[in-house]
Parts: sequence; C-alpha cells; structure tokens
Amino acid sequence: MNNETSASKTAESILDVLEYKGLLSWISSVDHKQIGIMYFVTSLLFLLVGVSEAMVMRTQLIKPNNHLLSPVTYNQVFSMHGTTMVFLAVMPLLIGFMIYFVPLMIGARDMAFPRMNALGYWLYLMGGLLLYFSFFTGDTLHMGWSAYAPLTETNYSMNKYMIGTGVDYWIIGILLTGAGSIMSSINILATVAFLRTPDMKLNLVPLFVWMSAANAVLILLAVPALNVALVMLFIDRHLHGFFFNPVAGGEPLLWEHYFWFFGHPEVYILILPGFGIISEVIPVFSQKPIFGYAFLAVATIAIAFLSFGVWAHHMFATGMDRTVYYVFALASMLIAIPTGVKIFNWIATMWGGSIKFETAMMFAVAFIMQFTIGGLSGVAFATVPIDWALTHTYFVVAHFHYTLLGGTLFTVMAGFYYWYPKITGRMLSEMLGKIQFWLMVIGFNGTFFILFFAGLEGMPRRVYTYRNLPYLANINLISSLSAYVLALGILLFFINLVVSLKKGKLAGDNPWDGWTLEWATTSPPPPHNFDRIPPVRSLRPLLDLKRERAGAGALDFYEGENG
Ligand code: HEM
Ligand SMILES: [Cu+2]
Repeated sequence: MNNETSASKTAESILDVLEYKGLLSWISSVDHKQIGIMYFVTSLLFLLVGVSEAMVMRTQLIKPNNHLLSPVTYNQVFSMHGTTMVFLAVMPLLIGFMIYFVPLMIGARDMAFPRMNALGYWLYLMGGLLLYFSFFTGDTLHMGWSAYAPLTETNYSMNKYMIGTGVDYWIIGILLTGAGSIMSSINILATVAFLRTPDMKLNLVPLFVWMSAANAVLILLAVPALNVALVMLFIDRHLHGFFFNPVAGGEPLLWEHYFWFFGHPEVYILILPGFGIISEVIPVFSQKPIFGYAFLAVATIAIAFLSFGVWAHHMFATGMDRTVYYVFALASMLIAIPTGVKIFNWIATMWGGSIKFETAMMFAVAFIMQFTIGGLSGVAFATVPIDWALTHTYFVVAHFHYTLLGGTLFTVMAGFYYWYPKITGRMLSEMLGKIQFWLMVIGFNGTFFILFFAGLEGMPRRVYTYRNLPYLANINLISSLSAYVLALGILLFFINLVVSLKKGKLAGDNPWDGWTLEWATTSPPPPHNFDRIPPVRSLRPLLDLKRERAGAGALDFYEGENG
C-alpha cells in the first residue's frame, strides 16, 4: 500500500495529510482510516439530508389542516426520511466508527481485507445515490421505509403514482448498501478474530470491539433476509411473480415476516456500536474502569441472540395465532433484562468516579436517560393489547426516535467528541459542543416527548395532516418549534466539525488520558498505524504504561478490571 514512510509523523492535523495525498489517493484508497473518513463524510451528508426532510415534515405538521405539502409528497418525504436515516446516515456512521477504530483498538495495521473494505464503501455510496436518483424520475418510494408489499407491487396498484419506478430504485439501492454492509461485517469479524496484537486475549478486547463484532454477526444474519425479500419483490414487479400478491395466491404477510426478521435485528444493529462507544467514553471520563466488563460482553451476546426471536412483535395487529402472540411478547420482554444489565453497569461505572463533564460525557449521560425512556416505551408495546391500541400512532414515532435519535445519534455525537482529535489531530470546540448539547437535549425532548401524548390522543402516523382536535394543535406546534431547536443544535455540530479542522486546539496523542491502544499512536495516526504497540496485560494498557514509567509497576489483571 502507499507510502510506508509516514508523512503524517510530522503532521499536526488531518489537513496536512489531505494536502499530501490528493483526490486520487482517496478514490483509490484501501486504508481503513481513509475509508472510515469517507464513511463519515458521506453519512454525515446523508444525515443532513434526512434532517432537512424531517424539518419539512415538522413544518407541514406545525398547524392542523396545513397544505404546504400534498399528501403524496408528504408520503415520499417520510419514506425517504426513514430510509435515509436508517440505511444511509446512522448505520454507515456506525460502520465508519467500526472501520476506523477497530483496527486501531486491537493494534492492527489495517482491516483483514482492505480491498473489500473499499468495495463496501463504494457499494454504499452507489446505493445511496441510486436511491436519490429516483427523485429525478418524478417517482419515489412513498409507502414508508418498511415498503410493505403488496402496496409496493405495480400490478396491484390503482394509483398512478405506484406504477412508476421509485420502488425499483429503492430495491436496487438498498440491495447495494446491504451488500456493502455484509462485506464490512465479514471484514470486521476476520479482523477481530485474526489481527489482534498477539497478547490481546479475548478477555482483554475493548468493549467497543466486542460490540462491533456482535454487530457484524447481526448484520450477517439479518441483512440477507432483507436482500432475499427485495429480490422477490423485484421478481413480483417485473417477472410476473406472485410471492406477496394475494390476487394470485401470494402471501402479503410473507413480506412482513422477511422484513421484520431483518428489521428488528436492524434496530439493534443501529444501537450496538453505540453501546460500544458509550462503554469506552463513560469509564475514561469517570476515571474508573468499566464496571462488570464480562457482564457487558455477555449481555451484548444475549441481546444479539434474542433479537432474532422477536420480529413478530411488529405484526401484533395482523391477526396471528394467540400462541404466536404469547411467544413473541414474552421474548420481547426478555430483552429488557440484558439491556437493563448494561444500563446498570454504565451507571455503576460512573458511581463514585471523579466525572469530567466534557461534551462527550454529557452526550453519554443524556443517552442513558433517553435510551431508557425509549426502551421502556418499547416494553409497553410488547404488551399485545397496548400495541393494538397504540400501533400506527405517534406513540410509535416517539418511541423509536427515543432509541434511534435520543439513543444512537447521541452516542454518535459522544463518539465524535471523543475520537475527532484522534482522527484529525485537533480538538472539537468544547464551547460549541456544550451549546450544541443543550440545544439538542432541549430540542429533542421537546420534539418527541410530547409526541407520546399525540399518540395517546390517537394521532395516526404517516398521515400528512390532522384535524383541529383538542390538544393536537398545541402538541404539534410545540413539537415543531422544538424540532427547529434540535436542527439548530445539529447544524452547530456541522459547523464545529468544519471550523475545528483548521482552528481546533492541537490534540496530541492522548488528550483525554484514554487507556486503549488507539491513543498510543499519533493523531492522526500514520499510514501504518503504530510504530510500536504497547504490551496488553489488562483492559487499560496505556494506564499500565503510564504507571510503569512512573515506577509504580503494572496493575495485575484483577486490578486492571476492577479497581
Ligand atoms: C432530526 C430530527 C428528526 C425529526 C424532527 C424527525 C421527525 C420525524 C417525524 C415527524 C416522523 C413521522 C412522520 C409520519 O409518520 O408522518 C419521522 C419518521 C421516521 N423517522 Fe425521524 N426525525 C428525526 C430524526 C431521525 C433519525 C436520526 C432517525 C433514525 C436513525 C429517524 C428515523 C425515522 C424513521 C425510521 C421514521 C419512519 C418513517 C416511516 O414511517 O416510514 N428520524 N421522523
Ligand atoms: Cu422490533
């Protein structure tokens, strides 16, 4: 691979590296750090698109009987918002963190298959672009991000908008990104299995790496189910197939089974690496080792395993057999146990620590609270009659934004404030960060907490407007105004990212006094990652090194873990 003579040794920031390398080296790159940065840039741009779509929706909903958008346009906007956020923004953001940091955290030179790594990225980019090309055809997916068949089948449609090619762009776009994420997962698993620095035993692997590996397994088992369903849908649409079309003996529920067999694990795919980020950030900023490392690792495996046995809780309103309800309701509630274990462990880690409230830590703490609300409202849905009452209302919208936005997106923010110095060589502005944090916390909870009540009032989701019923106008006005505050916070984040690239404080190798291997090399790391890899004898190799240098001797493993 290109130049082993590390030009970045003298680099003060990523900008020197960019100047040194030029555009072509990015396009042809197979370096995991460069590819990671390409994931970050692309997915952040898609995040901006998704947020803009959200603002359009909240503006349409700001008052009852509003006609800013036509019903069909509104449908397209929420369908593209959901698809974009899930497949093009949040999932690749997390994959970006995995690809950039897993090799660094295990002391590897690169990923196991660098070329496949690049291919995964390009498939993702092409898939995302293809999806948005559908806008130019005048027809775009408008049946929601779950694209329920047979609504998505041309031959079943009575609406001229359904006959176009929007769904085809969606099918092929999602197939490409799916293929890309499968490649990344194979790569992550091979990297963690075979490229760890020799003395990093399995019980010394950082939690972010553990959770990335679990995530890769989930992607490998879940995404193919979606891909199969997409191919079947394509066959139905173009090759006279009838998999999902009841008119010719097809089975519409089959789509829902395939989709949610992918879709439920997918929501864990969208959170596990976030759990991993939090499990790195909280101990460092509490200045205490993680509490219950083994419990966290085992709880991750338990969540990953259970997540494949609960998909039909998305189908409680379809009239399945009673026994099916019992099984899926019970399995869904079981997931609360390992999730609770994690929340307990993070809080226990903070307990009695001397906490440094830097921006990264603030996002981590807000994450714990918001994700708990998201999780508890999810348990409510596992109770079948509650699901019957609230499904397809704004209660659902509030619930999953508490897990995906108040949960995952907050962990992504924590991740950027924590690791941006390593990636770029410069710190993000803490002052902007704290303003951004408060705008996002206030804006987010203002937008979505009140939507639980819109749901309880019976306001249906996926409908372009609502009648002027008591409370609904007020609830929606508050929600929309808060959404603008939230968007302002997110905008500030982008400003911070760009401004700090040039103006940020120089980071040095280890600005947070971190303990894991990525902090042992320069910021940004040289192309070959490490000149020397420190020995790994505990979960906190850099702390051992520091103590050794101070003449205090290394911690033994037990102390390394607990105290
Ligand atoms: C930036 C702030 C955001 C706002 C204000 C927002 C707002 C909304 C609203 C109002 C809807 C419901 C539309 C309807 O049912 O009529 C919606 C749907 C949705 N949002 Fe968001 N959202 C935001 C961010 C996110 C993020 C970060 C994610 C995911 C990681 C996300 C994922 C989804 C999904 C999957 C849907 C469902 C789309 C569908 O029904 O097919 N949103 N959002
Ligand atoms: Cu689910």
